[in-house]
Amino acid sequence: MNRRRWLTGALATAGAALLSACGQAGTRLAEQARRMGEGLTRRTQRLLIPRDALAPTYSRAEISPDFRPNGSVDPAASDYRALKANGFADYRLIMDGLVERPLSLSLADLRARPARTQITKHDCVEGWTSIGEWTGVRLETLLDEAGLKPEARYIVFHCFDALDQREDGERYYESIDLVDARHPQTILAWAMNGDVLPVPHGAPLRLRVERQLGYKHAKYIRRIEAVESFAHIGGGKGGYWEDRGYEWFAGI
Ligand SMILES: Nc1nc2c(c(=O)[nH]1)N[C@H]1C(S)=C(S)[C@@H](COP(=O)(O)O)O[C@H]1N2
Ligand SMILES: [Mo]
Repeated sequence: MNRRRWLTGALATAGAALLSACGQAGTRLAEQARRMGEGLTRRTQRLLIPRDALAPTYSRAEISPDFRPNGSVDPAASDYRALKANGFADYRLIMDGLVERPLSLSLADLRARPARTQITKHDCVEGWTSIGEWTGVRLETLLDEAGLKPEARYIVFHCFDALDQREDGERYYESIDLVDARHPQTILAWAMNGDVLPVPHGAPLRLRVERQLGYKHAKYIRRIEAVESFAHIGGGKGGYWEDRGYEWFAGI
């Protein structure tokens, strides 16, 4: 029998058993699976690694000197340009939808909350990766402040940019489930590599959802909405690229 297939099957079986029996052992197994997973397919890794496991982190020395900006790099929408012209002093992040207490937060408000810094590898579906350091507030912190209603199942990110740069163009959006939303490494980043988040990388606020591919990491966030279903938003598939054929679940 093909050795790798045997190993994969054995690991998956052992993993499932350990996970149900003991969370700690499951996490250790996940680390081993990740190391062995180098040559395995993405789909296999998804099966082996628990959803709440941490993404690998890196040292300062490993930060990419030229982290590639991708997709929108300077939104043309007039509301965005007005905010940018004023150094985002008038920016407010809106959090609403299925929450008990809708929020409207300035950048100063966001920076005043407990911050988390992480150095991670960004993985774009187009086949490139870059390592960067991100600082921001955990999404879970804001979800708890706003108080999710029990019906809430997904978190939707509404962005300022339209990829065609038209004023009436379809704006970028994304969505994640509550497992990713509450993951410790899921942050709303306002800084990159120790500096203010640059415009090409999503200023003033962008998502880092480290267990997912690049297109899930919404940049230029203007509004975060808790929903029961995203069927009524955009093309109904949960994201700008999902509406154009990409998979909604882009776990890595
Ligand atoms: N609002 C918005 N978010 C976005 C995009 C975009 O075009 N608009 N592109 C996505 C894609 S495909 C990738 S790979 C990353 C790129 O992030 P970066 O510019 O910091 O490298 O942003 C993602 N988030
Ligand atoms: Mo991407």
